[in-house]
Amino acid sequence: GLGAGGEWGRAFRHHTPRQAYDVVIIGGGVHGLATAHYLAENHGITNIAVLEKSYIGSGGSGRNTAILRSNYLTPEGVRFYDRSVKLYEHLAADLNFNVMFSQRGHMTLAHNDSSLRTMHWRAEVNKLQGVDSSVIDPGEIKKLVPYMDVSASTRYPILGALYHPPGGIIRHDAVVWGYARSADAHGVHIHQKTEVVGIDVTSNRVTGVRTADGRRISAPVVVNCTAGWSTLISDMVGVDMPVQTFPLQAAVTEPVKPFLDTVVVSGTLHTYVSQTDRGELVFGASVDPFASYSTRGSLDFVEGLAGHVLELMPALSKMRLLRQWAGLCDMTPDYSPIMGLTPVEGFFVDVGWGTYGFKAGPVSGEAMAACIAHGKPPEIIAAFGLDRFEEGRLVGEKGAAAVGH
Ligand code: PYC
Repeated sequence: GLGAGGEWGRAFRHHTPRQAYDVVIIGGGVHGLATAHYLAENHGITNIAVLEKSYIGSGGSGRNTAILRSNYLTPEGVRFYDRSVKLYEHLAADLNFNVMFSQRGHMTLAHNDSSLRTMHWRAEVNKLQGVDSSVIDPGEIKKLVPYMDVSASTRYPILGALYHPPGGIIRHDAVVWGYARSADAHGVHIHQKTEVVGIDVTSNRVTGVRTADGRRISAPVVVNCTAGWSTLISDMVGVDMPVQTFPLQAAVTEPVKPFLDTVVVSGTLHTYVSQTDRGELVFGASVDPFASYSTRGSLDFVEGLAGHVLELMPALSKMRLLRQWAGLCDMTPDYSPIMGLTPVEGFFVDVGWGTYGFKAGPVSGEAMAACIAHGKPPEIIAAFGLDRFEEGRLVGEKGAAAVGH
């Protein structure tokens, strides 16, 4: 907060890296910082380094569209993301930092019979897990979003929607800063501009990491909390990940008066839109159709996006786009994450976050911290282990993960 002289204090301190830590976390996004926070807060483990090759929140945590929800398809997915929404609900108080969570409701449109059937399915699974979701008709959609064209004369008429009142949006940077500030206050060292270039393993046990500036840092526990580079980091210890990396693009308009209270998603039209507290519309789409590490926007994306958004809300035709960007998404075969232990002792993973990682930050941090502290995955992430791919226990979330997969 503001100091006596009106200057802003540092949210976290700079440290010279120690030669040894109890836990080294690779990746200074919401997952890595939340893991550090909960290790300290819930388990009293504070001799931790978070190593970030750029600046904190520079990856997926700063490039997402800040949507929170728990209206998934599988019971495992619904329980997991619901715990995250619950943690987000009191995160501002827990971190003493305003994260601006606005539970304004989340709506996923159905434009054909098969997606309407999936929405009914999701609503029933959600209700059984105690999560508020139901299918609403075009009249109810129009009441919630007056600008939406729910007429029968559109190319893909809207037949109904899955409506999920607890969903909403949050200030994603604030979540990163809040966790960083709290982790720092517990004594965690956050090292920005510190790239890991190697992980040392002796007799199938992790012993430490090497950094691009020539340091060797010893640690019995190393946690891979990266996105985009998750396979490269896991390759350093010889653990293969069934992950392919694709860019996901997003864009934001100039600010206008508030008119859109709900988050709107259309899988058929490959788009989602919400309005921030500043009045900007934030749009996203499905992942680019080819694997790449590019975080630049493309004209093809904005062209497709504009066409699809105008099919939903023709009145937006005069709005101007301000910026566009991309984030990197590590897609797994079943559209669920990979979390927990690996065949290399002391090497833990929290990866494979596809297009849905930001919303899972708090629950992932909480669960990974418990996993590290007790040496075994807690029940809430038991289904997401790497061994599920060998054992054929996939957690198929394709129908609810995001749009257009
Ligand atoms: O999973 O809600 C989601 C989402 C929104 C944008 C990308 N993924």
